[in-house]
Amino acid sequence: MKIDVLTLFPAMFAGPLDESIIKRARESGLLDLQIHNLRDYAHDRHRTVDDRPFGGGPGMLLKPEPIFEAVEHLTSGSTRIILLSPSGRTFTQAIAGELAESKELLLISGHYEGFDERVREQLADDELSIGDYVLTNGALPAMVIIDAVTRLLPGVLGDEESTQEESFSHGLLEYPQYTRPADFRGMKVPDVLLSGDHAEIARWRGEQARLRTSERRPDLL
Ligand code: JCQ
Repeated sequence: MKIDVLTLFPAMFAGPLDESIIKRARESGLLDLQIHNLRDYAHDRHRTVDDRPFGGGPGMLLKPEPIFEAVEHLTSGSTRIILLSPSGRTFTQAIAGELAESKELLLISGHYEGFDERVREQLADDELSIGDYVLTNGALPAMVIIDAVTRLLPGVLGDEESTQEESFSHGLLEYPQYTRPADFRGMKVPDVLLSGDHAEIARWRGEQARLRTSERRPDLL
């Protein structure tokens, strides 16, 4: 899969996507990720990317021209173009699954200022939020989406990781888990997990997952 990112803060992307599973996916060619500086598509003396809103009001907006030019330069007919902002529909695991089936994504990172509406109307296929809070820009949301999508690409997770993915995709929160020692500073692992009774362990885990979900995330039930 090819993912291009358009951002005013390309340096934010160095680090998080150069580690662990995403690093491996990039090195093996399963993910071709390219970060592009929006400012490189502004051609005036000051490489201006923003301007004041018509009608007045606070803040600045991202100008349409650099974004349109970047999109024309970076996309083919099959690229899915996605804006990142708090006004988008909320990103979910189901959306990650859909995006993972795309050939090519272009993620356009918004700024606290906002997009000129013509970018939404004419360029974007979708607008996504990663949750109901406000960040300074869309770089972290872009990285969150890249991470969630990349791990779903065929071949990215190892066998062990894929098996775990399946066992936790039952729509409930995880049950409590423990490893050695069985007694850590007087805090004991539940007896049932040491019992060797696998049917009883499965029953306990299911019950704990349902209890924890109803306590913390009743919306999932
Ligand atoms: C994304 N949840 C929060 C902030 C405006 C118009 O674009 C904007 C983009 C941002 C950065 O993204 C977020 C965000 N999901 O704050 C304001």
